[in-house]
Amino acid sequence: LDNGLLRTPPMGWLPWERFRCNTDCKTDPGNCISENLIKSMADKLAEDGWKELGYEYVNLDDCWSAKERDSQGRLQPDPNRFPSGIKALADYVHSKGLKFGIYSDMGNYTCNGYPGTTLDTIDTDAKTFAEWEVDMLKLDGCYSNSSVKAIGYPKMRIALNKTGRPIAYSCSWPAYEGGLPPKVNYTVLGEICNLWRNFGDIQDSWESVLNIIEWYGNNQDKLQPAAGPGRWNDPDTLIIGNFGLSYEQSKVQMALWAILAAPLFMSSDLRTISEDAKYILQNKLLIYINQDSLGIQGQRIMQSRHFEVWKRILFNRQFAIAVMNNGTDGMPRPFASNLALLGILDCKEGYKIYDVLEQVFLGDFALDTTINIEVTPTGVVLLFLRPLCSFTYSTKPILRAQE
Ligand code: A2G
Repeated sequence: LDNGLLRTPPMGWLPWERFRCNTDCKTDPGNCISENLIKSMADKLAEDGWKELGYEYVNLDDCWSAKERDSQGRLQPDPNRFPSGIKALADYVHSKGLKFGIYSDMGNYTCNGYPGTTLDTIDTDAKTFAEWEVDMLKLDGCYSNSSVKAIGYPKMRIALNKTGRPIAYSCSWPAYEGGLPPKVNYTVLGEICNLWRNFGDIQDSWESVLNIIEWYGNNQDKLQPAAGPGRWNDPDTLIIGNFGLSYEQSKVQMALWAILAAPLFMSSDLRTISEDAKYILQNKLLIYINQDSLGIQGQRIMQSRHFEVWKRILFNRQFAIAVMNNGTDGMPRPFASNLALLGILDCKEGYKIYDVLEQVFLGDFALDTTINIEVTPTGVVLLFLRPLCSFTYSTKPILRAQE
């Protein structure tokens, strides 16, 4: 959507995968969906170095609202869990230099049975969100059918636009239509939404992460062209720092989300997150790759029994390469290739290569010099390639000029 927002993929925090629909503030006050939870995550984003790296959105997901609309037909928060109201919460988030996102559902109910946004309430809800000074809306798609969605999602775009407030628009629409053309028209979608979920919900497991990666790889011909500045495919939240992924598997999620130009929404507990998880999530070069200004989604370029190789074209003829070993037999495996074989030939003088996750410089490589790496099982090596040619240091951004 060309509304000037999200020219690079959004980054931030979203509660759903980690905190779900926990509304029990009596027995679990620290983890229930409440203004306290959101405020403490905003504090963490501001205090622990996240904000400076670009993690700027603090979002709500399902289960924030009361079970009924107010007397004027507006959505309202649960009074016990959000006693100060949503406007005050947004103010708090803004006071930390962060942005605030909210959730609704294009249908009669949200997926967990709270009031949804129906065709009749789209304008009211857009107005309410703008009055609360919301910066992003995720619009889910439970409890409605395809034709309601086909009217409702574009209608909400117009309603948000009419409010005059810049509100980034995240649509779950394609995920409810199978995520693929011809049922999903990505050209049209890119004019309506800033980002969209294409596929099922992530769960806290390696199986789930791999399943998502495979789906994006298998359908890349249809999905890859859909992405670009202001319009992103969303493979769902980062589960790094939770319970399901090993350290190496956590690197895989982060590396692949960077290659895919994916939104980076952490769904983890930032109050207790481990240093290891933080080390992965706060990798500057990796974030630089994810946030590349061209916004070209990467693609899987090779697949063998144990390896998958993914490649993303970056600004100024730089590249990122991810080599994933998806074997579960416990064997670290050697991988050998060279730039020419990887189709990286722009600069005849060769490239500087960095191992992004190990944070080491591997050296200058000619196009035919062998690159030898070892990849751990259910692990990844993410390489960043910077051309040795003079155009690297040109102050005039070569590729951006052609945008
Ligand atoms: O509702 C759906 O399952 C959402 N999925 C999920 O992300 C979460 O918001 C959940 C809340 O009830 C999609 O948006 C595709």
